[in-house]
Amino acid sequence: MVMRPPLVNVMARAAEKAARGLKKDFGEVEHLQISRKGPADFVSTADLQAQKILREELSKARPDFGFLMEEKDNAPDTSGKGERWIVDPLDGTTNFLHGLPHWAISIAAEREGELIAGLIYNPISDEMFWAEKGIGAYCSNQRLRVSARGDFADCLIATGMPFKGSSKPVAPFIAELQAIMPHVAGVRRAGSAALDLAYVAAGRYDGYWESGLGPWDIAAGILLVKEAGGFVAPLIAKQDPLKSGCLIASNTAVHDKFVAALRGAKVG
Ligand code: 2AM
Ligand code: CA
Repeated sequence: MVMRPPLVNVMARAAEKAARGLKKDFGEVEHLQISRKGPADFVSTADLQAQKILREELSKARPDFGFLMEEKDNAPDTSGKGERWIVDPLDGTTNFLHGLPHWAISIAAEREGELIAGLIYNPISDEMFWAEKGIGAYCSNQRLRVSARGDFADCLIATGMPFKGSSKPVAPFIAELQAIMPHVAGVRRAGSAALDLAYVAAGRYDGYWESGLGPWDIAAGILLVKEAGGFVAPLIAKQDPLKSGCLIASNTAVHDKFVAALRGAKVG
């Protein structure tokens, strides 16, 4: 049985504590107070309460770490610290607010610009995906490996499509979809970038691409995919996927073909 490393234990305990409140709120979702961050970008009291718990628990365990968090709160900005947590307290908010049990807490640890640990926890399925640099990726105690499918025609590919008010333009996404959809077994849009990446690491999806994401959506997932033996590339060559928020993740077997198809997609 694998021993969870200390940093992962810190993330797991914080996530489990935050999850208790989220699960309760999910059971009473119709009573939640919801406000809009943008035209279709919702934030609820559930997100904010979960973020508060995560900040408290993670700071208790590692007082020197800074924070880069999805939701704006009143805490001082510590996002420039060399060691920091990158946190999405609730990835898949739209699913959550519609009673769909597909959402997760995502926490990554970064040291001097390098991702060193990541954890994605779906409290409803009770699946805890985690990875530490050099140690591998796991779901609970089970080692994760990306899939071995090498034939594009057999591949199940995940993506995130634009929504009302989102920063991603529609036309390039349609061009990308046209470049992929006719050649693969299926394309899925499940609504949580963190879980999409965790599922690539677990070999459930063979690949995933999306644009316009924040670092909190993808930091933990990027490490999971890499530690599960997969590849992560920027949608536009030479960019940093974490900083640009536009990425392609997949198993090794279809990676080159997948990247070439997406980068070659032309609008019009
Ligand atoms: P969020 O739930 O933390 O906001 C999927 O495309 C990604 O986009 C998700 O990780 C989700 O993160 C974000 N997103 C924000 N608003 C969305 C919306 N209205 N529909 C789908 N995804 C949304
Ligand atoms: Ca998110």
